[in-house]
Amino acid sequence: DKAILAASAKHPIVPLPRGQFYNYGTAGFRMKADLLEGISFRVGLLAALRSRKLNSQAIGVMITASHNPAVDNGVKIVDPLGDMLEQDWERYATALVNAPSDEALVAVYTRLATDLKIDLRLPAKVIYGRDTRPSGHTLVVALAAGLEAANAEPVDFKILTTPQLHYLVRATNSEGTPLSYGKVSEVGYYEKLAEAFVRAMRGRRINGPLSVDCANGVGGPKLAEFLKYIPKDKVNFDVKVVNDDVLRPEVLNLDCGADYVKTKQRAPPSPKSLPGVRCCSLDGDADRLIYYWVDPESGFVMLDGDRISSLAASFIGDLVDGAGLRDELRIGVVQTAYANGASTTYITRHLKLPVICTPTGVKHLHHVAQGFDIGVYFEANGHGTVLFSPDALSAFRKKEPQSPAQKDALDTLAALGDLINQTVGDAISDMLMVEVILAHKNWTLRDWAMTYADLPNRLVRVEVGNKDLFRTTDAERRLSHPEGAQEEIDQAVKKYKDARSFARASGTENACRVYAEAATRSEANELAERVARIIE
Ligand code: NG1
Ligand code: ZN
Repeated sequence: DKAILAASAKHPIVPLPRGQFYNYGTAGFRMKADLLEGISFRVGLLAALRSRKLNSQAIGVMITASHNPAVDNGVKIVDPLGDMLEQDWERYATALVNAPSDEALVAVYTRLATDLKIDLRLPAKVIYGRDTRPSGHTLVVALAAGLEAANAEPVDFKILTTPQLHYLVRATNSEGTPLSYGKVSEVGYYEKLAEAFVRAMRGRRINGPLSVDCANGVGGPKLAEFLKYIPKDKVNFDVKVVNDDVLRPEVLNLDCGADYVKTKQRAPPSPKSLPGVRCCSLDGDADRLIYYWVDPESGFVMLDGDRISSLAASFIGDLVDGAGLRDELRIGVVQTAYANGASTTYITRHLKLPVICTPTGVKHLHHVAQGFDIGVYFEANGHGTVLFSPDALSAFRKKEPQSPAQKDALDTLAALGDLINQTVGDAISDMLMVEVILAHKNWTLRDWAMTYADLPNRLVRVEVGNKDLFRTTDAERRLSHPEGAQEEIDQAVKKYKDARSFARASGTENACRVYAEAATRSEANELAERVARIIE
């Protein structure tokens, strides 16, 4: 195809050293931005194929590198309902992107169309957005060139948070149907969230101001915009937006943001967190959320994804009981091996809810959460959401309340169904959910932190010769290869009380990660170091 051949020549792929390939990983293609132009062009071709394969439904493409440094960027495909690209198609993405020449690219493209029985005459529609990284502009131009070469309709939503793009994909494909997800615009997103927030609050009061660190990313301007939609006379939401400088690209994710807070286990140095003030941090594309405060006595206290998950599961579980729906709706929690063991114990023993462990990466958690009527899933790093099945959503609306308390529970559940982003983890939506729950319970962050005590834990990154030698089973909790390594880890774990440890190859970095938890901080550290020595 001549159009593709000519356009591809203008957006070439950067050849990698022999034997190395670009890979569509957990977060799509993510690397130094200057390697991504050709990749973005080719992702345009793939998104057009995917749209045609799915009866011309809109496909999304998001350009972001989330919590990674400003010089990085990434390209990621979103499926019609706003969830991640179907796993089978990751291979096709990888095949297109690694085609060694323009001619080879056309050959792979044509072969994919034939093999997948795609009618190239059908219309195709692709909607896209990007975060605030300056490199995003070039990548959008390349993406648009790919769409033009593939004769697909492009819809450019300009600068967005990742969850906003997911929202827009689902809204586009459900427009005018009974399952309409909301208006197809950024304003539609704000209106939907603000309306549901006010409805979920219904006069309850928020316990003091909230300082929101936006990682100097796209979340800053978008949160500020959203706040304009909250009627001041209905909800007293006193938000101070900090680290919202998007004009100096180099400060993006620098010493701030959800990833900094979670991995460093401390508050961003700037602006200084005032003792006792409620704080939270978003990441660079506003899909992760971590809460914390600096206690005048005990210092920094963090409430991470596991805490948000157990808070949501506990509150929603109580509402479902209150609404008289416990026998009808199955509630479950989905975690990864990185979830703190204390959270798992709290959810299973205290909340009496089932917990399923999946491999790392939200696509796995999302998929398993869909198996429940109410599926709560969060990674420890603060990325997650709560999914409601169509049965659950209709039960909230249709069940006849037998008492005012039951009506109240049903109304709150229905409001949460609209407030919580159903497509993907969304820091702004999750933050509103947390505020609703704390307001309903009349809890401070300290009350929330008191529900259980985290086990001390340590996460270390270990450089290894070849990370591909490390293969796992049992949702990444055990190593099957290299042979013998797991036995050694088991021996090390046995030496400590309440201990757990595992090692796995990172899906996003060229390294292995070792996680360890134990009864005391020093034991957790010691165990992590022992296991690190086993695998390096
Ligand atoms: P890897 O690099 O595979 O450990 C990291 C995070 C995941 C997930 C992905 C995608 C940890 C331990 N791992 O994966 O939770 O968020 O990045 O962003 O935090
Ligand atoms: Zn992110």
